[in-house]
Amino acid sequence: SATPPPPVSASVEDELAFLSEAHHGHILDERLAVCRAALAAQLPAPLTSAELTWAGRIAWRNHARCIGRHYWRSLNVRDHRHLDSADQIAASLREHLEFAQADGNVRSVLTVYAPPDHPGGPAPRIWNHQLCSYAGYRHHDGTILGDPKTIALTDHARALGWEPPSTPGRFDLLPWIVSGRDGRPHLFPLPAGLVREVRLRHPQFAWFEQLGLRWYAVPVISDMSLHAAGTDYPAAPFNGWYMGTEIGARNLADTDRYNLLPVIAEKLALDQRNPRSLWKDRALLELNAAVLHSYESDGVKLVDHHTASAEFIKFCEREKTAGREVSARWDWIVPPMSPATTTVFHTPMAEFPTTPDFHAQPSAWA
Ligand code: HEM
Ligand code: NRG
Repeated sequence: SATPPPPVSASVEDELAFLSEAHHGHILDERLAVCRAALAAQLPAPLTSAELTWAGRIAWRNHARCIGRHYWRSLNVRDHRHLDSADQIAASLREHLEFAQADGNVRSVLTVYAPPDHPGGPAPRIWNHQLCSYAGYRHHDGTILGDPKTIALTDHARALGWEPPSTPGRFDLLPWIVSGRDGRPHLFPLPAGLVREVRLRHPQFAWFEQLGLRWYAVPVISDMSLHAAGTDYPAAPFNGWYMGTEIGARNLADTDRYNLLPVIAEKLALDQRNPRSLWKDRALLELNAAVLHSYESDGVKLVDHHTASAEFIKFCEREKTAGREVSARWDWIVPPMSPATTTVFHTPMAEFPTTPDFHAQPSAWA
């Protein structure tokens, strides 16, 4: 991921403009007055649950890096601002994941926890980047087992008392680290069977299954903050469903992640000494075919990059009809595989600050 854009500094009126989609007439005027007064007193805007739902959906609609925004109206928003303790929040996260996984028919969900009472004050935080993730272990000889992306979090979990399986593997699910309003981190091992996973196999190559590869069903991003109505919500985990290339062209393929292209090219008997054999491209293609085939066979919702591109273009057209500009980052929207075969590649895009929106924030242990 690239460095986040600088924080948005918008006027109070810009921050509250989204309320005009939630209310009209004198009710809108009343709600604007109440929220303006709260912000003037450095208090979080006292949004109702219905207003928070609008904020969440519009934050998704606004987010420049997301190709999946066609479905922004269908986001399920859970208002859990009343929860205080890490225990309560962990129980709520389990419900989030179960509701989102929905037996494979993945539902888009956002759960919003309490903002700080005053800017910079303590508030709930989820230390994990995602609710489902695999441990990364760095050995003394410098080699890495598992997902190199989670080495720091894996170390924090161990420092808090988490014990890896007796024989550590490449796909060991990490526990959650959650802090409540008191700011202290607590460890929550995952109940067995909570996280749905997909074992990867290939529609033609029987050997593929023997590689023992898998991935989890649903990406629940849990370390970004929701910014809405002039307030930051540092714990606001959200999910949609996967686009196949996120798994097949990045997580399992990047040299600084699972780095599996040489393994697959070997099985395909491709010449890895010669870049012109296109061994990387061929291995990438078969790995991605396996991801799409396996999720589909198991009935787990996931979108291919061609369909996602077409849906994003439809989203842009609808936004234009609604009289809104679409903020978008070309380098994030364009898929990492066969990019120029998708329409988004040929579409000019521009990013500009928006609110509400989701933002990267310093890691919980920084
Ligand atoms: C980023 C697809 C739902 C917010 C992305 C990326 C993809 C994607 C492919 C780029 C990820 C990367 O390159 O690492 C989808 C699909 C969805 C979906 C297929 C299916 C419904 C959602 C929802 C939200 C959301 C429900 C929030 C409510 C974001 C944000 C990012 C993002 C904030 C940037 C993440 C980052 O900076 O690491 N999405 N998305 N997306 N999406 Fe979506
Ligand atoms: N690339 C990351 C996930 C980033 C967000 N992608 C989504 N979001 N599909 C990965 O785990 O591969 N979403 O909310 O659905």
